[in-house]
Amino acid sequence: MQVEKYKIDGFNNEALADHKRRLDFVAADVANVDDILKKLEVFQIAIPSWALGTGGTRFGRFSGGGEPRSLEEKIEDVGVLHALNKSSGAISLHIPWDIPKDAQAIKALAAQHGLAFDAVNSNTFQDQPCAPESYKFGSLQHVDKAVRDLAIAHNIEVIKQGVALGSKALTVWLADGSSFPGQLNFRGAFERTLDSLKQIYAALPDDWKMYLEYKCYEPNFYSTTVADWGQSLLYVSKLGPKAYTLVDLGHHLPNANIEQIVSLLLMEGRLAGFHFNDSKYGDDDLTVGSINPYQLFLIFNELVEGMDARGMNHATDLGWMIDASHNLKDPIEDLLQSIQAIQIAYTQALLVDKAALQAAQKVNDVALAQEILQKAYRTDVRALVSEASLRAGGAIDPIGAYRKLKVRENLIKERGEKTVATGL
Ligand code: LRH
Ligand code: MN
Repeated sequence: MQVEKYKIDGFNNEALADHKRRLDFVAADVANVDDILKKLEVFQIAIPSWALGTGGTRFGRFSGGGEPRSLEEKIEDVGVLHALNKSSGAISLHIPWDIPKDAQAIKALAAQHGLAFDAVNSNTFQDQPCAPESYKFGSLQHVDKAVRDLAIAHNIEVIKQGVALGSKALTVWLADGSSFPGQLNFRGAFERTLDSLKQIYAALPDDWKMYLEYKCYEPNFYSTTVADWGQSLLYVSKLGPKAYTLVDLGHHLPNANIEQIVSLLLMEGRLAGFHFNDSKYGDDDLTVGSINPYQLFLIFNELVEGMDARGMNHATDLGWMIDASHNLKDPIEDLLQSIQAIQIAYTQALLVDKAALQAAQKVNDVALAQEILQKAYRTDVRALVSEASLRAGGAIDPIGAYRKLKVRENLIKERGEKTVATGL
């Protein structure tokens, strides 16, 4: 299913007057509107191939209908997202959930939808049918060399798949760890994992990066072998300059100060990028900005400050990816909301008066510092995000257009009620 441009134009014409009124209102107080709109237009967020169907939990899964049955249909759905908001110009594959059978054909199909391939993700947390070894007790950490070698070979194979698609990064997330005291020798697990990662690192093309994603718990419930930012930073520092630490917002213990972690990883030049989502308790993989939008703003405030301090390109120097699971919402609507929440937080961070904030920090004027931050956070920037979409050929209100154009209804007609997508 494609969303034709003339249909989006039709939708925009009806919404234009109201949009212009909102835009004029917010732009009146914003000095650098054009700079912000340019930054928003080039800011592309990668869509996870494993989050285009209905997610579930061990207690159940409630399919929404019209789900993509193949990688080709997943690319079509990301194409719908990108046609509506012009900010979803990349797809991040998870292998073997989404193996491109014909890489050149898949690459061409993606290009038709204006899509590139972001980081490819390996999977050594599930046993593949008739696999010679099992990852039950881990993969790169495993005490058995044969299991480690299987996991290393898989990661090297994933790199090859990524090269064929034009991807430039491998994301490694390890479920490895232990669920009971005494089960694992932590030093042994670290050393075996590091040795395994070194063999994968050695297979990276020169212009590639390795993103090492940490997670505090689940599926292991006593220790995780890459559990937090400190451990991930320790690994990547020992691996080499092409290794970076990936921050999944849902992978922290309660009340962790993620914006401080981001600031320090940026300072060290070891921040890979993000798996954006939101959570109230564990790795809930909820819609970005649906639970704690202020934290998302504070993270982008550190990102803008830290990237500018290093002269980094906001759009291209970090990996901007979503990692979510849609148990209740329409997957495409959920992703449209997540992308908008990221764009809003980024735009508000661009509004922060950095000189005034630094001046307040220099004199420990704590109240003024908060006033400066929250002035930006309390600015309704949605019209700026809409204008950037409009200027790029997208919809002023992507979710409104998605519903008005009855995309899901058409997908269900095309694919049926009971189709199930691969992934989480
Ligand atoms: C682990 C994780 C990781 C993926 C998986 C789908 O919780 O965040 O990024 O491999 O979700
Ligand atoms: Mn993740």
